[in-house]
Amino acid sequence: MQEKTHHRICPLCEACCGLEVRTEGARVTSIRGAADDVFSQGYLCPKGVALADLHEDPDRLRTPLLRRDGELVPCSWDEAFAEVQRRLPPVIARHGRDALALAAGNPVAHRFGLLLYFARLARACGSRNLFSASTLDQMPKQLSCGLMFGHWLSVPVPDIERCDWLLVIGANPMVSNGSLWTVPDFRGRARALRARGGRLLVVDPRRTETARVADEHLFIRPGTDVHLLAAMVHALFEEGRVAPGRLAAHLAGIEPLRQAVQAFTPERAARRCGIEAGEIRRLARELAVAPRGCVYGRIGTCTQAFGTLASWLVDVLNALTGQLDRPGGAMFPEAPAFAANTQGSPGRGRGITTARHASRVSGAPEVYGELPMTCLAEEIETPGEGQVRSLITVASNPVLSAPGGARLARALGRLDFMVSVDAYVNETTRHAHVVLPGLSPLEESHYDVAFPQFSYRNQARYSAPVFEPAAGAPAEWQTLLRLGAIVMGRGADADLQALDDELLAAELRRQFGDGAGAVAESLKGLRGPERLLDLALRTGPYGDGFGRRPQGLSLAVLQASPRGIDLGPLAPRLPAALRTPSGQVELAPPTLLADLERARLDLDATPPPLVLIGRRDVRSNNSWMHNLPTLAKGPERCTLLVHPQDAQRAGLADGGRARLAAAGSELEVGVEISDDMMPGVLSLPHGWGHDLPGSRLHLAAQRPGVNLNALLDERLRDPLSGNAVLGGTAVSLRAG
Ligand SMILES: Nc1nc2c(c(=O)[nH]1)N[C@H]1C(S)=C(S)[C@@H](COP(=O)(O)OP(=O)(O)OC[C@H]3O[C@@H](n4cnc5c(=O)[nH]c(N)nc54)[C@H](O)[C@@H]3O)O[C@H]1N2
Ligand SMILES: Nc1nc2c(c(=O)[nH]1)N[C@H]1C(S)=C(S)[C@@H](COP(=O)(O)OP(=O)(O)OC[C@H]3O[C@@H](n4cnc5c(=O)[nH]c(N)nc54)[C@H](O)[C@@H]3O)O[C@H]1N2
Ligand code: SF4
Ligand SMILES: [Mo]
Repeated sequence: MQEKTHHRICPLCEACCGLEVRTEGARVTSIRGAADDVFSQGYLCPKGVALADLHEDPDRLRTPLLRRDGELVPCSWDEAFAEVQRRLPPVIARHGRDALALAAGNPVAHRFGLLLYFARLARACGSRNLFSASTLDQMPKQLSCGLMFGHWLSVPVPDIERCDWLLVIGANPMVSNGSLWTVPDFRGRARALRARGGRLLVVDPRRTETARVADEHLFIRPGTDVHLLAAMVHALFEEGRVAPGRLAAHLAGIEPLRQAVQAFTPERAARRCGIEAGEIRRLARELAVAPRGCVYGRIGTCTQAFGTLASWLVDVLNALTGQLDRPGGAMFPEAPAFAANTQGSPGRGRGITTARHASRVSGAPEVYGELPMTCLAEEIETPGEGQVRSLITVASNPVLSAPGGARLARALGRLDFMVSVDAYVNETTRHAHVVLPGLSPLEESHYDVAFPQFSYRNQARYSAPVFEPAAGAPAEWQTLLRLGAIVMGRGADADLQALDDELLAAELRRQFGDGAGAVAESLKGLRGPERLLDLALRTGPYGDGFGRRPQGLSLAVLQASPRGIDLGPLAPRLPAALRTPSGQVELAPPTLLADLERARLDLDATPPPLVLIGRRDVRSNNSWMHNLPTLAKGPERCTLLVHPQDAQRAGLADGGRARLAAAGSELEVGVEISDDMMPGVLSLPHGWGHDLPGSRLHLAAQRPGVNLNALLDERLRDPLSGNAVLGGTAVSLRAG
């Protein structure tokens, strides 16, 4: 049989590597990094190779499942949608729109059709009870950037190819491959930075894989980044090093900011965060004098009680030192499609609004249209008007990925009706009444809707499916559209093409008014996500403008360039990229200054003696890749890292067992003694605990690991963003 070579973007993590997939007939013969990909130049990680395992995994669902006599059994697509039609609309009719909740998980951001059509499904549902992985992850950064720059996705990223001083706080891109920063081959780019004389510094409670390739690593006490960062800002003012340069005309709030950080002297912050005052001052000074410097913070700085404040202060530091929007500093990518900060009038906008409503039970504010994932269980449990009685999950496994999973699992068991659009029967979807699987990623086309907004270079890449899907299997965008049709009262056998045309026509009318008809005509022949992509590209900043710029981008141009199109290094975009009402970078948004008072009160708090943080592993991805043979092999990954002093105190031996307790739960786990840990800090990865009955993950169940999130208190959130607190949890430890 003839071997074929396909160029394919990996849809598994934010690095978005270009892969070369070789096939023979229906079989994958090899997966390598595509050396000629304009963006990733041959890089890949073991998960990219495991796409072949995912394609072939016998546990990956190929047909819908329907609950009959308590058990999920295979059924036809027609039967599955008929069941949804029979059971979902009555719940809404009887109890209102908010009685149907939606939960979107991490892969939604990585699947072309899912991301574009989840938005349509959510609009069709019109429920306030919208939950996603964002509130287990990056909502604090989105909120702080929204307040400062005017849009939730205007997140500056390090311009690593030109940077010569990079401070990484609470991120481990050597393992995670970058987040809110699309940077395939971080290792190679970090090595190049150092080779040209630059310095890489890491602040983390663990000496991570990234710390090991850095020039310097500083331990920080978990959850105290706000103090370090506020003290660095304090030091800049104190030493007269506030020098925003070209940006000065575009910054609002410098004076209120100076006053707000006055209490955060490096000396006070040092006692709280564990980094000496002299070091805090030195970090601030080095950032200020670096010709091309940048601070980058990620999940460690978000998933904590002061997540929004810490995320904000990272960008404040870049702005005050003139490193924001400067080559080699923190820059705004210009995405070729779907980016709000390339649409509308440049330089000014409506800004963002939060708290348009609040969660019913805890009163947590709405942020970016969502409520905190950690509120889902109580919204199902608590009777009254607006109680959640039915749920649609899309690529979401909160029973493992969110704190309070055991409680949530019990709550899911009480729902009137639950539908899961998912690839597996896992810890969450085992509770569904209907499970609707998607295609293998190799059977779907791909374009990264979100990640060009966070890319280290501007780029555009599209890949076609590698394999034809099985006959009759809908793509996930079609499944979401059909669910939308049911919720909108169009019925399970609505004409999807007509519905899709109608939704598009309404959007075109909003965008183009009288010109809508002509635009629709130009998009003829395309459908679904491809049609939306063509529209977004052609009207985007590099687009052909439907003929006005004949050299510009369109889907056809991308299809003719499978290795991608490089759109050049990041270029300064301020003030044009701003969408704040003032047209300025808001350095001192009042809500953040008010919240800083909460941090000030925490300055002299006494830290608990022993706290727990999370960890990622290259051969794992959150909760769902433990069933793939090439990733599952090798040493046990769900282990507890313990500093030698803490091990000695608790009487633990390397390779022995420990019992870890918090929040009324106790876990038994294997121990690795490691002086990579800060004393008093333990590390355990998340996404494990595959021993729950009813899941169908046969390989994962052989080495289930334990669920870190069982030890976390789901009531702990960053009050501004609603993000869960996932680190710094006080725990007790004893030999197992
Ligand atoms: N303690 C702790 N908890 C954490 C974190 C942490 O650092 N510490 N990290 C958090 C973060 S950053 C995130 S993003 C969340 C992630 O948590 P979730 O959003 O729950 O995502 P995953 O755990 O990755 O699970 C992905 C789900 O999508 C399904 N899936 C996979 N591929 C497809 C597909 O193509 N289509 C469909 N429909 N389904 C698919 C899988 O079967 C699984 O059910 O976890 C969070 N949880
Ligand atoms: N291999 C692999 N890659 C992944 C994932 C995966 O599960 N596995 N998940 C993907 C997802 S969904 C995301 S969001 C990204 C996340 O990408 P990253 O943000 O790079 O995630 P982590 O590797 O968890 O790095 C977080 C670091 O913060 C540190 N930390 C914990 N608490 C604190 C604190 O209070 N302060 C400071 N300063 N540091 C702290 C941890 O020790 C850890 O080294 O990774 C993505 N990539
Ligand atoms: S780093 Fe690995 S998982 Fe992430 S996109 Fe690249 S190959 Fe895929
Ligand atoms: Mo994430």
